[in-house]
Amino acid sequence: MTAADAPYRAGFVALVGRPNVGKSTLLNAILGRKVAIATPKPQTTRNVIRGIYHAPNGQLILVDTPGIHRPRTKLAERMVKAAETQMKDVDLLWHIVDISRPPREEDERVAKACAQVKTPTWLLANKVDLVRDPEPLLVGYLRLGDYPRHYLISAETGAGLDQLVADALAAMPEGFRYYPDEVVTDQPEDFYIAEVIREKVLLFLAQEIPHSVAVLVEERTRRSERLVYVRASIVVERDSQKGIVIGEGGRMLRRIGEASRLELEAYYGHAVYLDLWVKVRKRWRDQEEWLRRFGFSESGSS
Ligand SMILES: Nc1nc2c(ncn2[C@@H]2O[C@H](COP(=O)(O)OP(=O)(O)OP(=O)(O)O)[C@@H](O)[C@H]2O)c(=O)[nH]1
Ligand SMILES: [Mg+2]
Repeated sequence: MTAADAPYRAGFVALVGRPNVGKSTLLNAILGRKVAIATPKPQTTRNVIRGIYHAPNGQLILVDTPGIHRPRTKLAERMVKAAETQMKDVDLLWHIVDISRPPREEDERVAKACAQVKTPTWLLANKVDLVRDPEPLLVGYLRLGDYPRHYLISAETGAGLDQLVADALAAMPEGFRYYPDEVVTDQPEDFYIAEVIREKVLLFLAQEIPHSVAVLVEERTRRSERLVYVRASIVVERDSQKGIVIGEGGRMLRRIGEASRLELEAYYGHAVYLDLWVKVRKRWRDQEEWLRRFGFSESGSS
C-alpha cells in the first residue's frame, strides 16, 4: 500500500505530567511554532490548550494540560481537575517525565490517573539531552505504570520527535479531519496575548510572585491595517506585589511591556500599542468570580 492509499487517521492525544517536565515545549516543538507559553517555572500552564498537527494522511489534536501537582489554592485545584478531565476524552495519553531527574510522588500520581482512565498511555522520557545514560532512571519510570511504548525524546533538540509523531498518527482511529488545514490552535486571540504577557512576568519575576499573577486583555482595537491597540491588566493579589511588578520608577513594568510588545509585533507582523496596567484583586485565586473571569469554571473545563 502506498502512502496515498493509507486511510486518513485523526484523533486526540493528551500531554500529561507533573509541572515543568516540558509538555508545552513539546507541543510547540511538534507544531513547529509557539502555541503555548513555556518557562523554567513550575505551573506555567493553567488552561487546556489544543494544538493541531496536520499530516498528509492524518491529524493529531495535541492537548496540552496544566501540570498535575498537589493543589494549594482553588485555582490550582481547577488546573489539576482540568488536566485530569482531559484524560478521559482522548485516544492516547502521553505521560511526559523529566528523565534528568528521578521519579517523584507527582509522577506516581499521574501514572495512577492514567491507569484509572484505561486509555493507552505511552511514557515519554523528555530532556534526554541533559543525561549521558538515561537507562537507570528509565527503569524506575517504567515501573510506575503499564506503558505499551516508551520514547526517549528531547523537546529542546527535537531528538526522537519524528518517530513519536509517526507512531502516534498510526495509532489514531480512522476518521475525518476535526480542524481545517490552516487551524493550528483553538485558543482565542485575547487569551494568547494575555499568555505572552504572563510569560514575561514568569520569566522576569522571582519565584513566588508569578503564581499570584493573572493577565486580562481589557480592550483590543484595530487602529489601522498596521497597528493594533491592546489594553491589558496584570492582576496581583497584594499591594506589595503590585509594587514589585511595577518596579523602581516603573522599570519592571516597562521591561515586561517591551518584551511582550516585541513578541506580539512579531506575531502580528506589524506594530502593536500595548497599554499595560497593574491591578490588585485580593486572593483572586480563591474567588469564584475571578476564577470564572479567567476561564476556570467549577465544572473543571478551562
Ligand atoms: N534541556 C531541556 N530542557 C527542556 C526540554 N523540554 C523542556 N525543557 C525546559 O523545561 C522547562 C519547563 O518546560 P515547560 O514546557 O514549560 O514544562 P511544562 O511541563 O509545560 O510545565 P507546566 O506548564 O508548569 O506544567 C523550560 O525551561 C523548558 O525550556 C528538553 O527536552 N531539554
Ligand atoms: Mg506547560
